[in-house]
Amino acid sequence: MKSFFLPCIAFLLIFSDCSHQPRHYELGGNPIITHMYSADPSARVFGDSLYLYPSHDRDMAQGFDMDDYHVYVTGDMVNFEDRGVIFKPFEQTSWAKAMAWAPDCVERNGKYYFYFPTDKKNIGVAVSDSPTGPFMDPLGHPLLTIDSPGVICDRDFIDPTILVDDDGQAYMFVGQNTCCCIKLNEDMVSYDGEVHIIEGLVEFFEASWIHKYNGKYYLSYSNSPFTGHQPEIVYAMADNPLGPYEYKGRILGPVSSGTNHHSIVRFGDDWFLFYHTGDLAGYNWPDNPSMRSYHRSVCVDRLYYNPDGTIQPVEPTLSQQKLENNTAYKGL
Ligand code: FUB
Repeated sequence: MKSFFLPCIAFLLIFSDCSHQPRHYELGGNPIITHMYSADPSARVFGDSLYLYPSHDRDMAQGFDMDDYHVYVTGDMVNFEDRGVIFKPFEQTSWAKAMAWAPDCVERNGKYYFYFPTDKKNIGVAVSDSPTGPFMDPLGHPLLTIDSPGVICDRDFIDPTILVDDDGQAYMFVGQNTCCCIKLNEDMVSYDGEVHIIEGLVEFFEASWIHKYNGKYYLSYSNSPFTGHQPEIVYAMADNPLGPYEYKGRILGPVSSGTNHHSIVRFGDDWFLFYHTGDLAGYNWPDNPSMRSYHRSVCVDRLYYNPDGTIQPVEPTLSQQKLENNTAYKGL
């Protein structure tokens, strides 16, 4: 009996080892979205595809006056298909009025939860059966606001990022100048009532992003433009989602849009940094540098870890061909 099973088990072990086909992706050049302006990219992998949830810089933008969200889908990291508008907070909620900024989207139990900030003070959640929508507001009110008990925020209450941890507990990190965190309930549209303040984030400003790698928690964010330098993407690491976090340093230097906002995701066997720049606007309006602030474009480059788990700084890349072939708005 034993002599029959042991070789079988050995065969299965060898076979399952060999069956892992490494999946690596060639990149198609930056920016990756060139038919319109897009910023604040939250990248998520659901199944075999990567979904990109950016905010949408309007053609006629005079400020950060975004009003809808598109989703982009890719299976190859070269072609990012625009699946159109998935949510319009000012039409699809009764309470959101302005400034639909950086969102995030996660899956739980077959449903997709889209978290979005509006009005510089509200964090809403919309739900769908599909990562490409349609999404709807199940609550009729924001999930969390700048006035919720326990929230500390002396500026804009924006930029939610979600982690569903391996034990099933979900967390939402959010805020500007101070990073707040709530533990979401299993329904993903309510929380346990407590607001935790995350410590150890040097010069924390905005654009928080949480991810996990080899059992460690990485909280990356844009540091503050009010400390004498342009914003960089930096990060801190912890053994627990709520910290304490240890500051580790820079991932991405200042970019041409002024604001710096990113996400970090594994797709196939590789890790990627999504971010935005104003380089496409700089190409389209060479004589008007101010256009770069409100007409941003999403980019992606590879991200590498050191053997000790720290992250190597990313050198942004730019494709002249992508710039030349862009069909984004050039008027005004
Ligand atoms: O896009 C509007 C705001 O600019 C975002 O919420 C910030 O992170 C910054 O990118």
